[in-house]
Formats: sequence, structure tokens, C-alpha cells
Amino acid sequence: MIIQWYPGHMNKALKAMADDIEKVDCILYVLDSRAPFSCLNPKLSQVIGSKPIIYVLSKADMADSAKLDEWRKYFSRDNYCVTINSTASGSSKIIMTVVRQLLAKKIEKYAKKNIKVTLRFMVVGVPNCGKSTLINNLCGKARAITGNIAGVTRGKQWVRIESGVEVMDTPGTLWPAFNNNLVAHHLAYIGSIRDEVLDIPSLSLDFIEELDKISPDILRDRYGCDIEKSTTTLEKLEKICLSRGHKLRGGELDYDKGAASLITDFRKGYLGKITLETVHDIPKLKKVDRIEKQKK
Ligand SMILES: Nc1nc2c(ncn2[C@@H]2O[C@H](COP(=O)(O)OP(=O)(O)OP(=O)(O)O)[C@@H](O)[C@H]2O)c(=O)[nH]1
Ligand SMILES: [Mg+2]
Repeated sequence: MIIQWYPGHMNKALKAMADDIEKVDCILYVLDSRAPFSCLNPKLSQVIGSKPIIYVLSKADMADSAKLDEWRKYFSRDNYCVTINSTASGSSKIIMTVVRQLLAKKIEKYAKKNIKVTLRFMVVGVPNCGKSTLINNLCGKARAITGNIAGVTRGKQWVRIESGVEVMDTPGTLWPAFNNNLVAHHLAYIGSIRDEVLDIPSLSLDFIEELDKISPDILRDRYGCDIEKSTTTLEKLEKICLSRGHKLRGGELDYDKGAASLITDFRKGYLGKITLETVHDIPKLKKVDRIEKQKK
């Protein structure tokens, strides 16, 4: 299945971010802990340029902690990196500590002159990775609209976090063409691509295959059905339908509903703490694969 989604508002948003980049001191780059590498948008790198970055591995509460620790170390090699559950109140305090560490020189310079300085940063990331939720956590109140679908924030919004600290929320952005099919799939699983442009039953078959490689226990534990090694992915989807009672009027299995249940269960964390990629997968995720070749 080929996945593509680049609505017009994203291109507009990237241009608006490029216009505002000089106004900010640093970038909070939010990555979903369940697929951190796939959340790295090459278009955003162009916009960010040389601005200092703090990587925020969000949704840490839904991720595999050992894999997440590897990713934290990976992103900490050249930048600051924190892991966070933005739905837990007060959990983002660590971010302000890191921001102050990163901008210590600027803060000190202005303090010496007795000038009150305003720190400004921009929160960026793919759709649905948790940018607005993070901002609300930083403020301690709901200032930005959030929701568990891609593309909730449509335009930029400045939010005052506390005296002397302002943050800009931005719409989730992707890039015009995915040239790695696995990256596109991971973004689809985590809800960064609108379901309307996806073939969910087909996506669910690929997802079953991927989950089985991580651990065959995942499907067995959730759906209680004995999904054996020899069972095909389609048979596994059938077992998921049976276990959730997804049947059509005539008694036939409702594959659409079964597939949607599986994807929703993952997005809500009902399949357990799962991280889809490890640092060892980076070469596989960087590779330009068949989508690019088909275009030639
Ligand atoms: N469990 C958990 N859920 C989170 C976390 N951060 C965000 N969410 C949920 O993820 C969904 C998306 O969050 P948003 O903050 O709207 O994401 P966004 O990046 O602003 O999305 P767009 O505006 O569409 O780009 C919401 O349902 C949030 O409650 C987190 O750290 N842990
Ligand atoms: Mg948002």
C-alpha cells in the first residue's frame, strides 16, 4: 500500500514557520516515542536551520521503556533530549529547566544589564505527536486545542507560559512525498496521517505482520485468541474480528471494523507499551525504497 498525505495547510504552515524562525530562541521538536525516527521531517530541518533544538520524546507512557532509553541516548548525542508524558500534570517542568540551561548565556547577558528578557520557543512536529498537549502542560491549563486525530491545529498560536516565556504552537507538518514506505506506515499507525486517505484493512494486515515481529504475545494478550505462528495475517485479522464480535448482518466477519479496532487499540495504548522502531532500524528507515523507484 502506498501512503501519501500532504494537504495545502502544511505547506502554508512550513512557510509561516520559516518567517517566524528568527523570532525564537530555540525549538522544541516533539517526536512520538512509539516511532521517533519516522517523526523526523526533512522539511522541518530546512526550516529550523541552526536554531538550537530540544528533542521531546512525547507519549513516553505508551512506549517500550528500554527502546525509548536507547532513543533518548541517540538524540542526546548532539542535542538536549527529554522524555515526557504530557498528559500527566506538571510533567513538563523538566523542559523549562532544560530551556534555561540551553539559553543560559542569553539569560545571563540580559540579567547583567538588568533587562527583563522574554524567552521564545517554537513547538514543531508531525501531526498528532502531542505538541498542543505539551503546551497545555507547560501552561498548566488548556490554552491550545488538542485531539486524537491528525491536523487539529491549523494555524500558529502564541501562548504565554509564564512571565517572560512565550511559546508558539504550530500545525503538524509532513513532507510532500514519503520515500520510505516503512516510515509512512509508522506515521499512519501512530495517527499522524488522516484515516480518510488510508486503506485501513490493508494497513491492518501490514501492522499485524509488524507486531508479530516485535512479539507474537501482543496480539494474543489483547485478543485472547490463540494466534499461532503458522496462521496467515488474514486469518489473524479474522481472529481479531471474532474476538471483538465484529460481524455483518449475515454473520460474515466485518473486516473493516476488525481492522479499525486493531489500529485504534494501538493508538490508545491497549496493546501495551510498544515502540515500533529501534536505533538499529535507522538504516532501514533511511533507505529510499520502492515508492521513489516507482516514480522513476
Ligand atoms: N498518553 C499520552 N497521550 C498524549 C501525550 N501527548 C499527547 N497525547 C494525546 O495525543 C493526542 C494528540 O495530541 P495533540 O496535542 O492534539 O497533538 P498535536 O501534535 O498538537 O496534533 P496536531 O495539532 O494535529 O498537529 C491527544 O489525544 C492527546 O491527549 C502523552 O504524552 N501521552
Ligand atoms: Mg496541535
